[in-house]
Amino acid sequence: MVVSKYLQMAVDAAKKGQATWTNPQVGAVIVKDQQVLAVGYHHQFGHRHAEIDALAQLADISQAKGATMYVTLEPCSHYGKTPPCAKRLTEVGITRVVIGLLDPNPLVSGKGVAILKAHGIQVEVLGESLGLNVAYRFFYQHQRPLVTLKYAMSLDGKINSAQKERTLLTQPAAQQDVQQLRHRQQVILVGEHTLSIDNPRLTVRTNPMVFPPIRAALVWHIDDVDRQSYLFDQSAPTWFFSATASSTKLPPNIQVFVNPHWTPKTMVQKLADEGVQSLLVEGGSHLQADFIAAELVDDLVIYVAPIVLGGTGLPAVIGQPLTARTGFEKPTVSMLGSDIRIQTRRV
Ligand code: AOF
Ligand code: ZN
Repeated sequence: MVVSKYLQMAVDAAKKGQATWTNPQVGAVIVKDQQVLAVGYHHQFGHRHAEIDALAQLADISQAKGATMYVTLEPCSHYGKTPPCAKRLTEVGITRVVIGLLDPNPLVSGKGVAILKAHGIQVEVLGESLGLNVAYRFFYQHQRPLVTLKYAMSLDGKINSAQKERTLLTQPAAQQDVQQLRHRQQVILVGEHTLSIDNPRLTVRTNPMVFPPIRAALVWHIDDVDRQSYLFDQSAPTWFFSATASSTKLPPNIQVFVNPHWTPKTMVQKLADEGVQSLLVEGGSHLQADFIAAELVDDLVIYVAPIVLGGTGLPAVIGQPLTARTGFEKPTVSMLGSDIRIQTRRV
């Protein structure tokens, strides 16, 4: 599809938005007489919307009269953290709005366009996501977070050289890629074994984030988790899925969700209730298998290190036989230094 150069500018601007979740990345460009008057975007969760940011870049608000706005997502119609953008566009005299995609958020969907049209504004909707807001769109389509499963393994499919032993398999380029992957996630989940054996930090260390991903762990009893684990430091919000409640008061960055029988399905439902749009499941092998068996893995990201471990280490995704074979399609394969990266989506 050929996207107008102005909408493409809006897309490029939208991508500058960091930590917008759970709100979308949105960009807006104001054009009059084929001249770009302003470019705006949604900078960060809770900040002003892209349309208002673009209007704020105008030398004078009267310039908006008779102008066209190119915006990647339908202007909003509701009073949320900010007043409705659609209404503002009508007030400042914008006469035409070109929209990439209708907002999948039911709070807005179609209502923004209706406001614009009711005020005689000419509206064009392309129906194109423009590659933006993958998890945001998935969340509103499926009412649950997009789940990505990630693991690193050897050429013989193992995730460690011996059970109960942390094994570093990949090289720095792949480790860097994992940081990028984490950067895009709202929640990162591990199981109890991984927590006790690897003591992972589950943080994004490449660049500081205003809203770092929430770290999460599935444990039996929160009281049995070693308080010296990195997950008990204060570096990010941390959620535990535990069968029992904590008997002691925990720091404010830690929340415990209690259910005697957590399953992938109930955990994902709980995350959906909390408004979580993306989940990265990291390990270990049993947790991976449980998510695959529950057919709750949408994307797989696998790093293959060019070594054969042999021995008695665990293979990736070990557990009960699957009742239905879960297929993945259209894998993309790339090299990261000497490691292989495979990404594939559930059929
Ligand atoms: C944004 N940025 O540029 C646009 C959004 O809670 P609020 O008031 O910030 O509203 C969030 C909703 O507004 C969001 O889910 C989406 O439906 C709509 N549009 N949101 O954060 C923007 N245009
Ligand atoms: Zn808005």
